[in-house]
Amino acid sequence: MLRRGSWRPTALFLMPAVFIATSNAGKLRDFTGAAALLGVTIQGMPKGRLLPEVEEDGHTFEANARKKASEYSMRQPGEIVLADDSGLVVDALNGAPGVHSARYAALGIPSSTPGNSDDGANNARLLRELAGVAPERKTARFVCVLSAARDGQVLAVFSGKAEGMILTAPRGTHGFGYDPLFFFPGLNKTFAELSAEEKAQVSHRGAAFREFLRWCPTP
Ligand code: ITT
Repeated sequence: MLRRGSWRPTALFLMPAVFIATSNAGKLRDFTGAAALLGVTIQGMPKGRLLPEVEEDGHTFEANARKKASEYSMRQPGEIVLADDSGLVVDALNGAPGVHSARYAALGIPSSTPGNSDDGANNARLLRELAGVAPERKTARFVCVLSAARDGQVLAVFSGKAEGMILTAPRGTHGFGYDPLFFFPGLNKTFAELSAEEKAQVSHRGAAFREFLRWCPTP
């Protein structure tokens, strides 16, 4: 059974201002939910979704998370800025979509427009790629690598993951991205069927954020 606050850090502390740099509204909601669950406050970057794009050309989640945190922290001098690079890793697809999760639908299509693909198109491609794969082979995990930076310097990197299975049809209306296809056996629900509090407790992003809080320096 899930208990409210069961991951609360043992030493509850005064936290410095922490800014979340993402243009993904779903991620920001997840971080806000995780922070609320733990009784701390975070804020989005002042320009929010208008953040300039950072080219995510790293081959790993960590490389991209470091790059985003470092570059975005230059826009908020003296403050701790967090950025995550995250995605879905599917075993039967040799780890795809992985670092390409945000634009999976366009991957390998030369005429595609730059930028992230629509969630529906990404999910449709995932279902196509997995057509014919036996249900028990559709194991997958969400991975989140979270980087903290200040004034262009990466201070620390944290990570979290959540293990599940990919379904053959979407279920649930909450969340974003691949949540409706990601079945989490621990709660017998897809991530799109979880409340914000449940997702904060069991998700890759919630886990990485708790790691950050354990590390976070006092002001
Ligand atoms: P920022 O770089 O601005 O933070 P982004 O959406 O481009 O936003 P990523 O490059 O890290 O971020 O891509 C992450 C993608 O992985 C995201 O667009 C979803 O498709 C998927 N994803 C990550 N976490 C997820 C979650 O909790 N639920 C569903 N899908 C998720």
